[in-house]
Amino acid sequence: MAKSKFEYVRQFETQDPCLPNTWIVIRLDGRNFHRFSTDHGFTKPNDERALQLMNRAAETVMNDFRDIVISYGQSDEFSFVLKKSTMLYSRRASKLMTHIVSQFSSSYVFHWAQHFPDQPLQYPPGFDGRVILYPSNKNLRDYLSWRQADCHINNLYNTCFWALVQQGGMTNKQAEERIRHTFSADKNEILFSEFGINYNNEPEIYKKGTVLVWKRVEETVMKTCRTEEDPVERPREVTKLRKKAVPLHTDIIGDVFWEEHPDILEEEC
Ligand code: DGT
Ligand code: MG
Ligand code: MG
Ligand code: MG
Ligand code: MG
Repeated sequence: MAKSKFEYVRQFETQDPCLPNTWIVIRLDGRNFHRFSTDHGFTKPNDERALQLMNRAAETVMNDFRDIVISYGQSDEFSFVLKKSTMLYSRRASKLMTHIVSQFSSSYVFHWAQHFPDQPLQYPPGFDGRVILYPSNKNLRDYLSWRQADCHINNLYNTCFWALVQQGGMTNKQAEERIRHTFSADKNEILFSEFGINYNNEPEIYKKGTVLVWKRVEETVMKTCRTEEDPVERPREVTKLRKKAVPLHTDIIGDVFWEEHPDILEEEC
């Protein structure tokens, strides 16, 4: 096909391939969710519906992009880890990032009404995205540990803060001053002695966030086929094994999770 005289503008496009043989992490985060959560009546400090919706959108992403080996989410963020050897979109950073973020955003809106049947969506939410490359398994594990530690620190703070406000009758400012200089042990103590809350008994999804991993599950589908006993083609139920993303609310900082899921981290070469 003849090229137009405008064709040269293509040369201005830059290539942005991710370095080979590195873990590709894509993290997205809700845009101005401080306001979005208020406008949509999220319960404080944690809204179960909102977290389940985030997880649902992330499951959709994983089921669409099967080179993702593990995902981790908390609050208004989710991280997706693509396998080191992926050649998806020739490892082009902007392609990978924009596809994952836009698929997540549209899924979040698509599934909204199912999770918030009594709360109409007031305006379209948005998510930012970034790409981070990690060369070693240790770097990747440290990244995921960092996000889960962040979840724990924020959740302990928020649980304590909102107990002081909602049950202790403090203003936001008083509660903030009360816990500003406290350590984790102090916050645990405030929760237990003043409000009878044992932080250890708080739901795991709040304390640990959500890890999505692949699991082989049996799936029953209808298929038109023959069998050995019946040579006539007709619709039949057949079961097959299919990889499905399943949520866990478990520790990923220690070694146990990684020992139980040895296939996530490929052998380093
Ligand atoms: P950004 O990310 O710079 O556009 O700004 P934000 O406002 O999204 O800030 P970020 O991402 O640092 O913090 C997440 C916000 O989302 C934070 O203000 C609390 C809110 N949020 C997330 N999950 C929940 C929830 O389950 N319940 C409530 N009430 N708020 C939540
Ligand atoms: Mg945000
Ligand atoms: Mg922020
Ligand atoms: Mg955030
Ligand atoms: Mg196109």
